[in-house]
Amino acid sequence: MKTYFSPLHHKRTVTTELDGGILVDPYEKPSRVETVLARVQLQQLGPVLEPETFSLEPILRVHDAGYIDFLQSCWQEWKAAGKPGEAIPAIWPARGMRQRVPKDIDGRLGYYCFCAETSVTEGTWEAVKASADVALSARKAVQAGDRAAFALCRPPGHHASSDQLGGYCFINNAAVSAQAFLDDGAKRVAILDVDFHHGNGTQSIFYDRSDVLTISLHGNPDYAFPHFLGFEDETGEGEGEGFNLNLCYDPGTPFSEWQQGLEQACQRIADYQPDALVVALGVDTFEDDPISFFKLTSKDYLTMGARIEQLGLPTLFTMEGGYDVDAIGVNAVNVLEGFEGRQA
Ligand code: SP5
Ligand code: ZN
Repeated sequence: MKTYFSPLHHKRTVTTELDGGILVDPYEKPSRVETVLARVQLQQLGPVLEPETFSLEPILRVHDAGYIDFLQSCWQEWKAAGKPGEAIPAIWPARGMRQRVPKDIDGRLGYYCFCAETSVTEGTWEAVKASADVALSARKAVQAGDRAAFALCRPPGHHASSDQLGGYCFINNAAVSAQAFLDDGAKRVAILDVDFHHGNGTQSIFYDRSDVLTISLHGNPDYAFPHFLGFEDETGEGEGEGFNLNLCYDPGTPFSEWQQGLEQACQRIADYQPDALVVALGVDTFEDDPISFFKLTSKDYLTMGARIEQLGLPTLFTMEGGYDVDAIGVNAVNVLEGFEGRQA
């Protein structure tokens, strides 16, 4: 299968992440996708292609225009205000407060962001836009008839909602791609999110819609980021009732247990009969991931890919999380190789 990749991801050169009360070297670092790219090439998965540059139109189909303006100007506003470091919010429109966009950069940053670990920096927008272009280019290859394509996105996307960044995510690449499938004629699209974390942004974007089925397998939010969404009683609302499925697992969950959730997810997807599938492919479910608590092993990713292939659907994979940089290449590409028939 084709892999789409942009060297512009290097434009996101973030140096701070708020973790444990100090600023640490960010987990979401450039070497992550370089490692995956090297593995794609070593295993000869297929051609590696640069994305085409899309307009903002497909992005604005799922994201708020004020938010996208903000992403483009945030760093300049932050510098113009004389701030010494990277842009990190320190106030949010919390319970009981007004949900309106203030004028000052501190207020705007809090309005358009849901957590404090994801610093905004010079070059972030360029990398974010290139990441969306990677997803849209791979999506287009699938639309044009490729059985599957791999969007090697950085930064990731599944935590980004219509108008909030967070969890290392800015534009929701999976959601933008799903909407693009619909806009190109698909009647129904399924999004299967196998990242360790709940795909809160994706869920929220499609929560009241039945034309996109959203399914996420993830760490129980009682114990795992993003903590305030992703519980199993969230099943959709209005038109979307019954079109969101959350499967939560506790610390220490091995593949044998996680796999039962994958089976349930795949059966739901088969019943839904979508025209295309988007897999939000995070491999932070790995046993040695530094910020997660599942116990998947490298060979389990081959099995995962093989099961996803059995759905028989045109499939777009978008790269999401995975922070054990030494293993992320093998694990992510194992899903793709499993999809292509390599045995576990
Ligand atoms: C795309 C994606 O996987 N985003 C994940 C964002 C999670 N960020 C917050 C994680 C906080 C966990 N802190 C664990 C500290 C371990 N030393
Ligand atoms: Zn994750």
